[in-house]
Amino acid sequence: MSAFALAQRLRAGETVYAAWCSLASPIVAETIAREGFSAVVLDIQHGLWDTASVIAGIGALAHAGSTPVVRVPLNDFAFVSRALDFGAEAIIAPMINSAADARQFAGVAKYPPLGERSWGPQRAMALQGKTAAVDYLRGANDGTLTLAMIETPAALANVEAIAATPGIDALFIGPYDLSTALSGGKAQDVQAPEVERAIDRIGAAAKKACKISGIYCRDAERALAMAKRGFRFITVGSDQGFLRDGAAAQWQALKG
Ligand code: 3PY
Ligand code: MG
Repeated sequence: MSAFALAQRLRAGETVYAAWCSLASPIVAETIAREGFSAVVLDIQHGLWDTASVIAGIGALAHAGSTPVVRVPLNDFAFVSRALDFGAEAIIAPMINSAADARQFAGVAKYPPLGERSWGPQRAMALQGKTAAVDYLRGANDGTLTLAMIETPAALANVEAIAATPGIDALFIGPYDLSTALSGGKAQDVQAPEVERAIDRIGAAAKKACKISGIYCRDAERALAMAKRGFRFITVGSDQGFLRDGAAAQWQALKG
């Protein structure tokens, strides 16, 4: 993995499929990355990662040549810059519901003049083989990515303002929260017509603001369909799902 490769590829308009890991196991994340995923999300919001395991997970992904991405816990803006300092090169922040949320997110993720990220990326620099601070500093604002999650009706209402916020690089759709909210808590149908309309609206807002669009997908079939609809950062499945599917297939084969 070259330094800041994920941002370079996405800013150039490429489509990137990323894996999603919740199990707090650096070796599981590395094993999945080595199958070909050039980026892997370590999910601290709902996953089991703690600070020590996420530091080890980022190192394991860097070792595998895959870009580490971290989803931070809800409203944990302090962890945004910590995760970047640990070597994450993209941050997904859940439930960014307003332009004020977006400004707060960008503020902790970007160095001046875009934001107020505080200096201290020693581990990130080591992972990139950099020793001169200015080399990391000059590349960081463009080389790291802020992905604002759009997954509530409030976020949907404010999506254009969130997309237009300086320092927000991408909109990332959480279809499960979105479908839960849009159905009034009755369903989790990520292909319900109102969810599909919301997905298109979010994609259009990203395009209008010249930002990257991304979405969480349960499997490769849905991911490929989303790529055709113009989404560029697409996460596929989860470590737990891969493990369960593999175990279930073996168990079914044994039962005959
Ligand atoms: C959602 O679908 O709500 C997500 O946050 C994806 O993990
Ligand atoms: Mg969500």
